[in-house]
Amino acid sequence: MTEKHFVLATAGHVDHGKSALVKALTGTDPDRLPEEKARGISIELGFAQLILPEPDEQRFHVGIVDVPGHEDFVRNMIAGVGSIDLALLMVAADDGWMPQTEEHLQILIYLGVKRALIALTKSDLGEIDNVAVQIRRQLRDTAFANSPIIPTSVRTGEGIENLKRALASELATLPAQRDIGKARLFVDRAFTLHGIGTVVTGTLTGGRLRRSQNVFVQPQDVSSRIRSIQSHGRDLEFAEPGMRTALNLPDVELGIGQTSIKRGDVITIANAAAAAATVDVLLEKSSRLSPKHPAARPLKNGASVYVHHGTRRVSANASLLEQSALGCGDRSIARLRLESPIFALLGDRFVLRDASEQHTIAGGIVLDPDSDQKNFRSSEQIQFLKMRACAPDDVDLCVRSELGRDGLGQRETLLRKSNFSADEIAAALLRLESRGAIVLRGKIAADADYWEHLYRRAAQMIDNAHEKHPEERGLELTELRATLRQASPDAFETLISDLCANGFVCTRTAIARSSHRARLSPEIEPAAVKLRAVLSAKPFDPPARKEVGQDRRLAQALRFLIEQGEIIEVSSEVILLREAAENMRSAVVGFISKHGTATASQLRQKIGTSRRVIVPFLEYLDRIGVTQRIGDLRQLRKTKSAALARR
Ligand SMILES: Nc1nc2c(ncn2[C@@H]2O[C@H](COP(=O)(O)OP(=O)(O)O)[C@@H](O)[C@H]2O)c(=O)[nH]1
Ligand SMILES: [Mg+2]
Repeated sequence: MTEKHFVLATAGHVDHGKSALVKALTGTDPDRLPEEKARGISIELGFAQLILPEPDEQRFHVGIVDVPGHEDFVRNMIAGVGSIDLALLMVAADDGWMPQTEEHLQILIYLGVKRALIALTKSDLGEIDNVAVQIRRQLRDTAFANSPIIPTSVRTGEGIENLKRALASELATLPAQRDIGKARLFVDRAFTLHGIGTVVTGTLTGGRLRRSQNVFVQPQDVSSRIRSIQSHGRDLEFAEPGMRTALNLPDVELGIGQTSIKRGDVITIANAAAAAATVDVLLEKSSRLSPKHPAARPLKNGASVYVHHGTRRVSANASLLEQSALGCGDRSIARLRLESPIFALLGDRFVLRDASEQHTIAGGIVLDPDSDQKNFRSSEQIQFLKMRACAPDDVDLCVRSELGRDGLGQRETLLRKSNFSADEIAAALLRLESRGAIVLRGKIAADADYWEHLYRRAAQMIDNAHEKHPEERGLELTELRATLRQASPDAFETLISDLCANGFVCTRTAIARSSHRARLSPEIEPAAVKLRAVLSAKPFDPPARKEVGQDRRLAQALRFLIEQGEIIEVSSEVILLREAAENMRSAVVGFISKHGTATASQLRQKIGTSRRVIVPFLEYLDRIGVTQRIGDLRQLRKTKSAALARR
């Protein structure tokens, strides 16, 4: 027996028999509050469970969220339908299509609910056929155009079994909720139980939660740990997407403080990134609104609105990108500046209501869940948003738009705040790479054009350096890094290794074309000639380094000749031509081989140099492992390898 979990929510005008039908289906009265009992209407969300056995070894666990129909409580209704699989829209036979039937339908459409059943309730009271025709007409051109309409009556019992069968066959064709490894529980109730502590409930979407798992309460970013999980009173080890879920979070307090929890918060898994107070979106205003309806008034650029996302309601300011107002049937890219942050993902749906909370005025989809730092009207952001607005559920397009805007990004975290799984994103990256649209190197993913541009720029800089300073080994890496500031350290390293795989070589601190051979430029050549002449006049006793001259060209020439090995830097004071140094070394080795040891003074006389030169020269030989000092004497270093070491 396989078990599948789905969540269904009711929808429809007040008094159309929603709560009564939920009770008839499940035996549970969803109206719990004394005030609900007294007034005879639903105010809060109600919950019940329906288990539907199917002949072919399947069992459906259906969590039912019963929503209030009254216009004063639409905000509670929206909190109930955020993550559902299926809607049960009810229209009473004696009343027909009413204002909240329409408003609820629009909310379901804005939130992207794709499947619904229609219960034509109170069938004992009215003209079923006429109302059915009216319902069909209203649903024309919606996703629910062909949804079954089932007459029901809780008085006569008509249609209740029919409805269960219709539900089961609808659910049998419904895919299980997606597990994208990004579990979110939008909290619709938070309360304390004596001896147990804080409990929150909601409809789980996007992934599983496990007992003992560490989670975060967003947007506060408070960490907590799940002590226990229940679904409809049953203790569970795991909760699956599509389950009504209760979590015991004993270490979080109930309330509205900075570190406490309430309806509207979201429970996320660790590492799920942070909430944001600015999101860029695609807004849409329903073409269903009749022109005379107050909700049909165009949404003006800069308007104050309420954003309903998940179970949260937050006031916000809506800036439209290119329009002064959004009329019925219009769409526009917009930026929502929220009074407090929300934890939204790319592709999330939401609803807008007016500032006085009387009308549902628009809906939308999140295109950029983290817009805080980005300039809404920059050409990069506009292009990015326009690209995404075409198909926000196309993972390839979402990757391309991101890399198109940012140039490059970390493969690991790319589109982390999206409704795509890590596998879907990884597959998109490979697809785009095989098409040549992007390049993947190690941890980096980059837009192909951008990478090419970066590469060319680096190569150009290196070539310029060779041209300007042919005497140098190459371009200092620090200089290259400073110019390519926009590249992250990872990206910079990747770029260097790309260069080195394509005809460049890298030393510890510099990079050059492999074909580059350092040579003196014509301006510096005369300084080198002078240096050679000065040093070779008295090769074993040349003038001190500072007496050779101090100008910039001499210094450049000297550095070049030292790098090339033509001049030996014996000490900061003494420089010798290589040939002179080699001759002196042979003389020292020869003399000591013959006598066993030698003093500096003996060697000075033997070579015909000065004390100023011989002392640092012997220290130099000690340093490179030719000789070894014992008191005032020098002897040859014993180890063969060291003695043989050149320089
Ligand atoms: N005759 C008749 N009355 C019904 C039926 N279903 C509900 N009612 C009545 O309609 C009223 C509103 O029902 P309720 O379930 O609270 O409506 P809700 O506001 O949509 O949840 C109550 O007085 C119910 O007894 C039905 O099938 N037939
Ligand atoms: Mg009700």
